[in-house]
Amino acid sequence: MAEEKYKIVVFGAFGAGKTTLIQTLDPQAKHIEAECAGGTTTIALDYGRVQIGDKRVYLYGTPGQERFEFAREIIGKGMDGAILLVDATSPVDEFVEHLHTAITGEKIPFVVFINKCDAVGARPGPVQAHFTGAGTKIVSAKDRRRAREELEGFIGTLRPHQAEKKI
Ligand SMILES: Nc1nc2c(ncn2[C@@H]2O[C@H](COP(=O)(O)OP(=O)(O)O)[C@@H](O)[C@H]2O)c(=O)[nH]1
Ligand SMILES: [Mg+2]
Repeated sequence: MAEEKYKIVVFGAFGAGKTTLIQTLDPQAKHIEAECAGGTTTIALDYGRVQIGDKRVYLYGTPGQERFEFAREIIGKGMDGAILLVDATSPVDEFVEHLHTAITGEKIPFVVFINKCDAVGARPGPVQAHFTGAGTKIVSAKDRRRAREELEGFIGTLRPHQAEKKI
């Protein structure tokens, strides 16, 4: 049987735990950073791969800052599913709401991972209540077993990647 491929993009605010999550799921994940605007700001990309049976999952983490809308659009192209990673130690803010609206507009399957649930002061309840209607999963990006379990669950709901036309 041919191997199925999945492109999954992890969205989330700066500090939500995107790099940690992808690194936990794939210890060989790549983290790329580039300085922009004369070193005043940094743009970052995470890339990892996870094998689930005969399913190959490609994980991309996008820059969290508002000003990198274009980067999110490019990285998000052709994704088969999205993970919205939300920090349970701080209230859902306008930026996370903006990401949620943008993902919903793409009409692709997505799941909300409520992160940092291991941390003192984590309050997953209000985040869960905020995202009623979407699937929410309680995770810790530092807990490999839980993170992988939830990723597997999400992948199981998706259709594999369809080859796109070449330019
Ligand atoms: N306690 C706890 N800390 C976390 C978790 N995930 C990320 N962090 C911490 O949160 C900070 C930001 O994480 P990072 O992965 O760099 O966030 P990013 O900006 O979304 O890539 C780091 O200090 C991480 O160690 C988690 O699940 N639990
Ligand atoms: Mg990061």
